[in-house]
Amino acid sequence: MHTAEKVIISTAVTGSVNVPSQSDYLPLSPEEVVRASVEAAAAGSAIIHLHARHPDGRPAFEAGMFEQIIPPILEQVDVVINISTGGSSQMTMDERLAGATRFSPELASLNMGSMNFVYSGIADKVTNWKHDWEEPYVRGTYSHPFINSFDRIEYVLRELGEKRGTRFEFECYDIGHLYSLAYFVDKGLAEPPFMIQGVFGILGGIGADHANLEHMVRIADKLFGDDYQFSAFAAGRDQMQFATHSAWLGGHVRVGLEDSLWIGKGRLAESNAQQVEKIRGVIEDLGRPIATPDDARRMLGLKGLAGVTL
Ligand code: KMH
Ligand code: ZN
Repeated sequence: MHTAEKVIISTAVTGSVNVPSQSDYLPLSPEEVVRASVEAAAAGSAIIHLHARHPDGRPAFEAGMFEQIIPPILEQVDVVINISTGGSSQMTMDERLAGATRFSPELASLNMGSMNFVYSGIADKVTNWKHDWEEPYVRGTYSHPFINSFDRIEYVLRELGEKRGTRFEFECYDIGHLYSLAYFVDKGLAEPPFMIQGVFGILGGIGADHANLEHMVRIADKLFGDDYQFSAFAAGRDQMQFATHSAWLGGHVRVGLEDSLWIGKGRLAESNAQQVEKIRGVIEDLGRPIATPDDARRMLGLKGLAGVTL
């Protein structure tokens, strides 16, 4: 892997995995997601990976929800908006694409394989549920796989990539997902530079062992040569170590409360910006510069804000 000229910090501010009962600091309403995103950008995050939620924290997909989030963020800060097409594993594909088809963002996530994606273990740790929807929601992941079949991946590449000029955060939860990406590259459906986001530590995907990260980079080198930009994160307590490992290897990083609610052992993060500040300090200590949104646009070949439908 070549060393990227600057380190792109992505922040996944809320996601759809963690639930309100786990932390009072998880942003939920559109206003809270906007504030969290603006603060993360001000702290040095070039990319905001976005999901939407209803005010009680239920994952939301409606374009109208993203309309309450994206324009207010961009009125306050310059940042690359990356809309999730993973949504939640309980949404239909049309629901998962509603926000991205409405906005034609610069970036969208694209999950590179069907898999078990289990976080029912959250239920064993929560004693006081804030809302009735939460417990069945997390327990349901023990029996509902996360479907990202090849026809769905191709559909997203055509609908968002070919038709709207959106580029992708290719979320790879296993080494096999790199080969799936290589298949779509061979088909001419994905153009370099590819942003490969290695995801570690999801139950059902590759584990948070550092040897797995090194191996993922080795195989990405073999398949894509210099045509990719690597980023990585681990879910939960290994978040900062994996971000640090990626930056140390020359790659980019992702943090945020979507992936980890923590800032240290037994200490809840009080904001997304707190995690951005922490990893920013690590990256600067490693002697690597932080990418601005325009740096990220250049390194990832993005179309720019003018191409987003606001
Ligand atoms: N929460 C991550 C482990 C997506 O939004 O497309 C998965 C994710 C999927 O970010
Ligand atoms: Zn996500």
